[in-house]
Amino acid sequence: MTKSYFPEESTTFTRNIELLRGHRVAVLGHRRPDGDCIGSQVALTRVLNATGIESLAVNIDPVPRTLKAFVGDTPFFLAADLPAGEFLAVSVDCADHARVGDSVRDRFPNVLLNIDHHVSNTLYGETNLILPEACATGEILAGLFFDNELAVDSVAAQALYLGIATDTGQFCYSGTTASVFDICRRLCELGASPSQAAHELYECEKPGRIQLLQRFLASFRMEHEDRVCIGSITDDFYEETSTTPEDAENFVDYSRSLDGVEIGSLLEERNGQLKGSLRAKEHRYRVDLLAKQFSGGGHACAAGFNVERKLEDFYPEFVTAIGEHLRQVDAGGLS
Ligand SMILES: [Mn+2]
Repeated sequence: MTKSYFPEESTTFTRNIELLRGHRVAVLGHRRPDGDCIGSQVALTRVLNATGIESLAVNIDPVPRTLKAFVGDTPFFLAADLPAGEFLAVSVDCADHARVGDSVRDRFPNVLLNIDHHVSNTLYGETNLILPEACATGEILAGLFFDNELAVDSVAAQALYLGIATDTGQFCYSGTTASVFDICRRLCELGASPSQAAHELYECEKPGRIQLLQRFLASFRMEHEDRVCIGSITDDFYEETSTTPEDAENFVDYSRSLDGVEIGSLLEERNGQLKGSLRAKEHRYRVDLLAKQFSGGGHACAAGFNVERKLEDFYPEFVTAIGEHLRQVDAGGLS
């Protein structure tokens, strides 16, 4: 007998596939889609089509440039271009219904099946397959497909691999278990190519993004005996490098990556607004509480906030707040 990944959920999944039969299906993803979202949409849409259920993927935002290669000939539609008529809706990687975007939610007020790995999922589907222990929605789908012996073609295999590789930070985060590698091994046997995925994701940068990164790295200021690193980006950086704020995605991770740095931060000045991102190496730092001081929030190790301030005017106050936070943590004052 072959291994079963998600026995209980796989039964629920099969039952739902039968409910979809005879209908057209829209596979919904979230706003500003990432690798796991696009990968999950590609895979589910293809697997459903292969079983004779006419399906297409729907997003409110376009597929990002670096992810286009993973879509292949999968039918993808922007919400505005969606053909008329009835569809049953299935969502993937969307923690709440609003995440699909307002116009998509209005078009699909009922979600038949909600498949996701976010612990915060609001269970808005008629059926909810939520597995917070899964590292990616791609891992859930791969397990469900394997358990049900559904045909996964090479494009779907690569798409599922994409979701797992990106949501685990290239197999670095704590959700990266033996089972994740087992699923990826099977995806490789079905045609997934880790080197091709890495090429598309990390070796097709546009020059402007590297120039933007160069400027961001040059902006680093070390504070509090080098325990804190703060980088900044201002509007003119984007203009000079022909980039947009989306190109600075994940830049904050560089500020945390330095040896000895415990809290990294990115301050982004856009249109007179300041967007702050905070990252800590350890949970005891609670950057969510720091962000809260500026009306933001998030998780212990990753948080953000927005303030209507100028960068240089805000900076000293920000550094002082982080210093006070470090003193509290050092004194054992936070749990
Ligand atoms: Mn995900």
